[in-house]
Amino acid sequence: MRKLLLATTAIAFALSSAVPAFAEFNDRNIRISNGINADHPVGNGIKAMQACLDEKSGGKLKITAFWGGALGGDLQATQALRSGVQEGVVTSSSPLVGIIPALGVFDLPFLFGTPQEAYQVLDGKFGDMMNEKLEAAGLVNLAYWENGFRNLSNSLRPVTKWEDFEGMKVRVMQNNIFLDTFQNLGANATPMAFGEVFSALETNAIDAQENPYVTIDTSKFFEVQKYITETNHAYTPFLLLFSKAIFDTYTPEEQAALRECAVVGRDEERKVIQELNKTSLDKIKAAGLEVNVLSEEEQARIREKSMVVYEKHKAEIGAEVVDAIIAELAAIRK
Ligand code: TK8
Repeated sequence: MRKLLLATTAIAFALSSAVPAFAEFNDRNIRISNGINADHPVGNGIKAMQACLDEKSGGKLKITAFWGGALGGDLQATQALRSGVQEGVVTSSSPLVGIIPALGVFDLPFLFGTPQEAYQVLDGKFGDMMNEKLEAAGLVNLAYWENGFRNLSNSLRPVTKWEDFEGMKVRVMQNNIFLDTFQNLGANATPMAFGEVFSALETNAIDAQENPYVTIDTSKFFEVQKYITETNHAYTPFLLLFSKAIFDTYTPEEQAALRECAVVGRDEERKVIQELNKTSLDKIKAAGLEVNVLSEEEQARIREKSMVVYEKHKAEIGAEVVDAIIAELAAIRK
């Protein structure tokens, strides 16, 4: 009897304290689409984000993640957010330059030197400024996650100097800065959505693509490529975007939980990417690919040759945006 009383009191207490704590949370199904696969570190980030949301919302905010482009590619999913028919997407910033030209700043070749530098810029004032531009376009960026430093893979020959790009059919994202960067190196650059890359490589419709090692691994591009060159020619971020139309209907507590837990997920995702980089490279090597690292001299030549791209795209990105990031990077590097 005493036990029963104790148990009833405990339940009553739990209920009375649980109700007010989660009253500001409604049952929400949050669909988040991804172009990459579930075993990409974004999967770890989403899990960490969900654990955080469970705690904050008493299990009311639930993420349903879709992988491998199941809900469409980056651009298509982002447009679904803008029209308020899908909650979230993890997308590269690069295919969104048609909507927000200023995002092109992240596509400038050899802009960031280290991940830490990128984190400082993205998680700081500059990142906030870009977030304002995204909001004006109907997109709430909950946090900058990591895509990472990009490297070239191809099926034709080892690439150890820029002359080796000559005539190579390289898939680039739907982004004119990447297009120009590769055309300027002599490649035959072809813009294509991410979801089409594997079969285009497999059928030799294209010879090459460029992505971080972790993506070359988890999207299985190594199965249809022979050579890799560690070019590190760009660091592109992932954006964890939320539909502003839907976000605006959420309670302030729900909005705050989403923002805070997106940062928890970000930290986990970045951590796992850094750990997996080497494992992925080992896996690619074990699969028989030849891996070349550009000599410092060659990297400097490619970088120098690529600088025309900055001038060419400065006006369309916004001169003040380009100047702001260059000033911020200079301050960080001091
Ligand atoms: C996945 C893409 C991918 C990107 C690309 O949806 O398209 O090459 O690097 O990560 O956003």
